[in-house]
Amino acid sequence: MAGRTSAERAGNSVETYSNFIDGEWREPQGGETVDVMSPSDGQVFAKIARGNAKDIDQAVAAARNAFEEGDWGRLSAVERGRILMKLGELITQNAEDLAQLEARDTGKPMSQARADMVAAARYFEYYGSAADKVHGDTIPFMQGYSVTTIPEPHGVTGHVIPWNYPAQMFGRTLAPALAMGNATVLKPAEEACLTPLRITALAQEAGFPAGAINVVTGLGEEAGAALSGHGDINFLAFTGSPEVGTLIQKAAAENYIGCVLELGGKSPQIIFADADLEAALPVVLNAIVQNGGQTCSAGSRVLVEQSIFDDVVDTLKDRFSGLTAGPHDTDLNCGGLISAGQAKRVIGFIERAEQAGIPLLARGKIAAGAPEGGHYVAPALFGPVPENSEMGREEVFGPVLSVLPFKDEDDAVRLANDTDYGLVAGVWTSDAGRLMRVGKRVKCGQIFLNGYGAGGGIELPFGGVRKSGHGREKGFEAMLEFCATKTLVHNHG
Ligand code: TAP
Repeated sequence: MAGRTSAERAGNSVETYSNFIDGEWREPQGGETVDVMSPSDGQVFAKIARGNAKDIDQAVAAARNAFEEGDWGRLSAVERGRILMKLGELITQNAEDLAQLEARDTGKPMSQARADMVAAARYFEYYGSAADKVHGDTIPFMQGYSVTTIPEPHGVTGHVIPWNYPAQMFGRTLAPALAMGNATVLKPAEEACLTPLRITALAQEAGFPAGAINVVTGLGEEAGAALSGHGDINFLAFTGSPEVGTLIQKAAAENYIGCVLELGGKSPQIIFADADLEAALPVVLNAIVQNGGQTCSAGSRVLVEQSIFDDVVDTLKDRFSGLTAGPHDTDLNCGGLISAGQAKRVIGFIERAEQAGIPLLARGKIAAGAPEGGHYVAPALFGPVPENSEMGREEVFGPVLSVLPFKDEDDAVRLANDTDYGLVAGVWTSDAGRLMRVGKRVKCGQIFLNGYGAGGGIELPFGGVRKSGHGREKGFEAMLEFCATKTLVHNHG
C-alpha cells in the first residue's frame, strides 16, 4: 500500500510510513522516524517519518509549483470538484480498512471510527460539489465603471491538525482549501496520523496532481513550527490547544497572513426544569462519552436548573456507573486515551478535583482484561462543581463531566458564558421563547436548541469565539476562509 515504504520485522510487523511530497512518497531528510503506539495496548505498531524544516521546504516548494505552474493550478473549479468527489467515493469504498486503522491508531471504539469515515468521505463530497459555487459579484459604482469581484484562492495553505479525529480533520481542513484551488501542506499530529497518510494515497488514485496535497509528519515543534513559520505560506489553518494556537497566530502575524484557529472549549448544556429529560439525558451523556471526551466540542459542563438538579444527577450517576472503557475492537463506551501523557493529564484533573473536595458522584469502569499498557481512564462524574474551580472552567479533554446547578434563566446564561471558551452550547427546554432568548445570549459559535451535536454536521459552520479561536470551518463558510476577494474596477467611460 502506498504510504508505507518498508515493513520491518521486530517480533511484530512494524510498518514505516514516509512523507508525501510533490506526488511521491519520500523518506525524511533527517533519516529519523517516530514510533506510533496503539492507545489500546501501548504497543508500537508503526513508525512515521520525523519530518524537519528541510522536508517542509520541499513540501511548500512543491505546493507553490502546483499552484503557480503545475497541473493543479490549471484545473477549473468543476474539474477540481470532480477529483474531490472521487476521493470521497474512494474513502467510502475503503471505509472499513480505514476505520480499523483509525481505531488502532487512536484507540477509539470501532463504531466511532466507522462513523468518522462516513464524515471524512462527506467532507470531500460536500466541498467537491461546492467547488464551482463560489463566485463574485457585480457592484453598482460610478457612471462609466463596471466593478466585478473574484474570490481567489490564497495560494499555498498550511494545515496543522490534532490527533483526536485524524481522518475527519484531514477532510475538514483540506477539502475546502482544495475545493477553492489552494495547494496544501499538512502536518498531522505525531500521535495519530496514519489515516491521513492512507487517504493521501487514495487522493493520488482520485487524480490529485502532484503538489496539490503534501503531507509531512513528525513533531509539532519541528515540522509544525517550520510549516507555520514558513515565509512562502499564504494562509494557516490550525486545530488544537490554545497554547499552540497562540504560536500559530504569532507565526501568521510575522508573515502578514491570515489564519483560522479552532482551540477547543468547555461547552455547556443547559437543562431547564421543563425540559424533556428522556430526550436530553442520553444526548448529554453521549456528548461527553463520545471519543472518550477527546472532542473539542464535547459537552463537558451540564448546567441544571436547581429544582431538578437532584433528579438529573441521580439519572446521570446511574448511567455513568454503567460506562466502560476498553480496547477499540471491543467497541465499548470509550477506548484508551490517545497517550500515556494524556491519560495522566486527565487523571490529574480528577485527582485535583477530589482533593479540592468536589463530590465525585460516579465512576465508570475499565473493562476486565483490558491490556495493562493501554491508556484507559474510567469515566468520572463530578457535581455540584464550583463555577470558579479548575474542573468548572478548564478543558479536561477526557471522559469527565461537570454538573453545576443554576437558579433561573439569567443565572444559566451567566454560568454558560463564565469560562474563557465559547465553542458550542446546548439548551434544553419546552419553552420556545426561552430557547431563542438563551440561544442568542450564550457566547459561542454554534448552539443546539433541544439537541446537541459534538463535532457533528459537516454542513454547519463551526468555530469559536474568545479562547476557542476564530474563523469558521465546515459548512459553506469554510470555502470563504480559503479565498480572498479581488475587486476589478473597470473604467470604460
Ligand atoms: P497541540 O499540542 O495543540 O497539538 C495540535 C497540533 O499542533 C499537532 O499536530 C501538534 O504536533 C502541533 N504542534 C505542536 N506544537 C507545535 C508548534 N510549536 N508549532 C506548530 N505545530 C505544533 O495539542 P496536544 O498537545 O496534542 O494536546 C494538548 C491539549 O490540547 C489537549 O489536552 C486538549 O486539551 C487540547 N486539544 C484540543 C484539540 C481540539 S480539537 N481543540 C485537539 C487536541 C488537543 P504534534 O502532535 O506532533 O506535537
